[in-house]
Amino acid sequence: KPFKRLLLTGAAGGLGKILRDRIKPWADVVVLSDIADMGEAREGEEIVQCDLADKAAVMKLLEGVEAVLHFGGISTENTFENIVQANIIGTANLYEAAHKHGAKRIVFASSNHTVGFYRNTDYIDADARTRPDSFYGVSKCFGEQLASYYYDRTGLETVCLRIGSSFPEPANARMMVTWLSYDDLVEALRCSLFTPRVGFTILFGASNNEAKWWNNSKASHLGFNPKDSSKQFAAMFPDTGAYPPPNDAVTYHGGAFALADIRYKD
Ligand code: NAI
Ligand code: 15L
Repeated sequence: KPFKRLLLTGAAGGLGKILRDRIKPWADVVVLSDIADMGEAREGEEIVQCDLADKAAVMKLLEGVEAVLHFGGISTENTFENIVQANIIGTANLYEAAHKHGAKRIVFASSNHTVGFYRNTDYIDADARTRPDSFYGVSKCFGEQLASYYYDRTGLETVCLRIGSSFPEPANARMMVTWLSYDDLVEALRCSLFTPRVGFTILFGASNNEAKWWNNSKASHLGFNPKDSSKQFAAMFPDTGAYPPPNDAVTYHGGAFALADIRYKD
């Protein structure tokens, strides 16, 4: 198998549960980590329950790890304090430990909320300046900048996968544009892990949906060609038609995130 030890953080989460089985062919041992319970280790798995904000625990977690799929952290808007612990301190702990233990590559589960304040009439690529729509989005921008710093300073490579909406099916008209099927997610991870050189790359994670907001030409070296399309779900949103519909309240790439109150504290 390509890796001896491959680490998946966020293994108890929605995407982690899907990836747990799908990434098995890529490593002799898949190390699964989360702050939440992950059940029993199955064959070819090791389970390490820990808080990403716990520096010593994360340092130990990275022992012998060659590559990381970093999906752990708070995955929607929360208080600034909570976001700082899980996503900022947690991601910094992960990068420092990966560097110290000589890991070669990280795929960072970034988010469309790094650019959530672009409008639904904007079509952007990886060079567009970030326009986060939440403390959550700001924390993902931090993760991307940290990845850039560690790449330039140490050579530790990262693909920042700016995931759109990766769920079994789109939940609203916006997700007709942002939807990323689980098969296409796995393919994006495969391209990110096995392309010989990725340096620091930003890849938008959307399926081959009819309407598009994100241009992946700056990541063409990864060869990511999504196969699925949200078109198969078009009947679920009969009143909206082509996206964006006129007078839609959801004006921004980030959807409702961009319209929510600032959550400095609860
Ligand atoms: P999720 O919330 O279901 O999973 C995140 C996991 O991280 C949870 O199991 C949680 O217990 C764990 N976690 C939270 N704080 C932690 C901490 N301090 N230490 C260790 N573990 C911690 O989210 P989901 O949907 O599975 O997303 C996974 C990753 O992908 C997240 O980083 C999210 O931001 C990112 N993402 C997901 C998208 C989607 O459509 N599902 C879209 C864009 C980004
Ligand atoms: C995300 O970043 C979140 O993790 C996910 O729960 C969805 O809200 C997704 O973005 C989205 O924008 O649909």
